[in-house]
Amino acid sequence: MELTRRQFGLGFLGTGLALGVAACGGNPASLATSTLAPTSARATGQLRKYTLNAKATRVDLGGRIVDTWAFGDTIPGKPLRATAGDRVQVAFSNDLPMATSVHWHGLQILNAMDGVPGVTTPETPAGGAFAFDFVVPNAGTHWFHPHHGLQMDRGLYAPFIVDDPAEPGSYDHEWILVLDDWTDGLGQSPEQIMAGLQTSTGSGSGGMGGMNMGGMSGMQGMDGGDVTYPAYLINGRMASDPDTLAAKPGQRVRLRIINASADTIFTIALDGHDLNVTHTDGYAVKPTTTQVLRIGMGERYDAIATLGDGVFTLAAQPYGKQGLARALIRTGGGAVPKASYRPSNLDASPLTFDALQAAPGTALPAASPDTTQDLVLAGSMAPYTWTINGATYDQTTPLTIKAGQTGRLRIVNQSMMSHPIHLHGHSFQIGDAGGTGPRKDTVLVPPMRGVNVDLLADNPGKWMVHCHNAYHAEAGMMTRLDYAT
Ligand SMILES: [Cu+2]
Repeated sequence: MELTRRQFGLGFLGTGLALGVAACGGNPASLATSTLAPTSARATGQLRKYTLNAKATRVDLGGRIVDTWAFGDTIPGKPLRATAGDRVQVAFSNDLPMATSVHWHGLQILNAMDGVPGVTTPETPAGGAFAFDFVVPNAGTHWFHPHHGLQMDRGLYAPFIVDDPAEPGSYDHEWILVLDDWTDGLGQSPEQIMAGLQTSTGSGSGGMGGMNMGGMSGMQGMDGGDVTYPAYLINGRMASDPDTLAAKPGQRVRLRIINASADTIFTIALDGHDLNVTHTDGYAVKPTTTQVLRIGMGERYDAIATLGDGVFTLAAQPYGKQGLARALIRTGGGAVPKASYRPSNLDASPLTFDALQAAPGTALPAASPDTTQDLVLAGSMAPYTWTINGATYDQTTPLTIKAGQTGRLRIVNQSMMSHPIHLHGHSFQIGDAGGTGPRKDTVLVPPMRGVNVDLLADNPGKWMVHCHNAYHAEAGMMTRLDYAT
């Protein structure tokens, strides 16, 4: 585990070929292109070949050994890596006891490769295989996970990092930090949790790996998710045996933070350090300094920290829940803080997308929207139903757009919980296209608030638009954006 964790955490400088994952060069001139294909189909870089295996395995969370499902034998799975413009072929095999799928979260790839069974890509049956083949047009900190029931609340997640050849990257280390809420093998199974939510009368048990009392009181204005988890993890480790990342005092590190949780928003801070946020969901923002940031499920933030001398806790507090996840950053001597140690900057006012502006050159082309559509978020705990525009997914009327149009989504949250709303295959800009808001693909919409986003319809197909709370999505909080011809 030690070697794996070191490989995982340390120093992916340069092209990412040092990952120990199969990758090989290819001749861009030989890659197929089509004049009808969207931006995402044009390869300008290398061909990279990877293998990926979903399987039942046993992992050590840091003193607690659990049986779970994962990509390979680690959680998170090994990162995949490419450079924007590369063609990526992933030979995927499914050794799980049931069908699954792989969705490439944040990659604006061809619709047929998006990994949503019944909409874009066939599911891969137990024992089956699927050959993914796509071009990655957009750089950034991305990841992948199943789009299949509640499988994401097991260990099936891994980073997908896409480097930007135009970005200098002035930092000494790059560390990927994947946050997760964990129940599999410690508490109830995701399916048991869902069954409990669906049969609840609203009183709730509040037990470990069960209903979250905070979620129940969420009806009165709190906002802590629907599920209580026995453990919270950074890079697959509990706080009692954390991932430890090494550097030298004064070095600059780029943190690539991914929230792979099913039901947990995290507040994250590095003890004694500011975080200089540089990207969200892969898009550059005007660098913005904060003591602490809040990250919803499916969101990604990149931040630079300049390290002091000592041993520092990087803490992730599950929002509205009890518990703590942490990693350690060691640059020198000093005692290791206790697992329960809570950096004081966790209590500072957290940065969210509101505080960010698009970096120069990252705004969408300025345009007034050709179409404006509403996305009304609502739901209830008893019965356990979550809806978009008054309908669960099986009853939904998809949003529509035409290729080339600029579309506006008016997201209105009429519930007392935050919902991370994720759009597949595209980004959007918060506020006006061409304006000052950040580009993102997942936005954490606060309770009883509205957020307008504009998108450019440059990748035809049928695309999921959904809440990235796995239990909300499963309970119906999904719709689609379908291209009309
Ligand atoms: Cu939700």
